Amino acid sequence: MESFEALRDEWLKALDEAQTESEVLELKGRFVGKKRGKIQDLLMQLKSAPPEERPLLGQAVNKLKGDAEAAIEAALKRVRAKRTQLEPIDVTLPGLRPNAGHLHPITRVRREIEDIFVSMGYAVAMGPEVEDPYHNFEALNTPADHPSRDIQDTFYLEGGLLLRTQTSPVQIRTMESRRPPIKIIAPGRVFRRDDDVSHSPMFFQVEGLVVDRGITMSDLKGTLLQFYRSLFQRDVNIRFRPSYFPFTEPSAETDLSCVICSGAGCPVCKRTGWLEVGGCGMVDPAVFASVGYDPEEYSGFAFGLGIDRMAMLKYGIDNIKYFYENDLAFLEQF
Ligand code: 2U9
Repeated sequence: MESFEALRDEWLKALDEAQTESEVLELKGRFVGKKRGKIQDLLMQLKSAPPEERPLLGQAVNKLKGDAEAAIEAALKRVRAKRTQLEPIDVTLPGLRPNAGHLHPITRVRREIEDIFVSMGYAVAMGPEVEDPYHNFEALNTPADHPSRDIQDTFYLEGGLLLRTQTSPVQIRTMESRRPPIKIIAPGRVFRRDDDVSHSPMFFQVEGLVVDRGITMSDLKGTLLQFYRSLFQRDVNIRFRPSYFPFTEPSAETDLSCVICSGAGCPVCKRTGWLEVGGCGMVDPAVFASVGYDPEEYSGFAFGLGIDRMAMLKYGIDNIKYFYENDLAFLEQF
């Protein structure tokens, strides 16, 4: 016990005399270091002490350790305070560059798409991501037995609501509250039970809707051609392939001349020279009936495209998941 007292005095004195942080840290290693510190030594020696003395000795070693740690902390505080007093600040040193953030690539492409359509006279419309089956399906001429309404394809919530599978309910809501002419795009998140390199259960879409007297399919084709040329800043072409959607008639798939190989054929366009980039068509009269528009008086076109898909093509990304992993090594490239 006496030698513990002597050791304590010796340590406190040494710490008192230390002038720099490295001196204190050196002493810390010697006293309480895990590898070759004196406290560690004492704890090892404890094993060879007579069993009846061990508890008392153990307590004494622990007290010594506590005292030493407190004195080390105090000494560190003292030398650090002294250092900031002594060392002048060099105001000519370069500063630390703040880690500024930037827009997510999907947000950038969404805004570019919005800007293009706004410049063509469209308004940007938005609506709820949680929808009712009427606005997501029925009003869009998609009856209850349609495969897209299957539990396999759609996320249903308790109480009969669902996560919208497309932004089309926004156009339904717009038509319910306004009369033609209508010229809107509806960008936003949509949700489908899909998951692979080109499908994410949540992704971003833009849909467009134009309704007025005398709207034709050539208006649709000219609009989309102008749009894709603006988006990719190149002399791209589009072609329509016949297709089917419940809410448009006639319906078409929109193909874009490959933006990677300009139509020569490459792995991205699977050597066809064409990329499938969306769907479109003339609004089905049944949809006009849902919102009380007279299909004899009005006609309209509609189209849909995936923002993620556009961003993948623009930036040459081969897996949609990169957009949603929030890996800075990926995001900082944009
Ligand atoms: C109303 C009437 C018609 C919107 C349309 C498509 C065709 C289409 C897909 C493109 C890729 C969805 O993101 S995607 O998977 N969309 O193919 N969308 S016509 O038609 C409408 C919308 C609203 C009232």
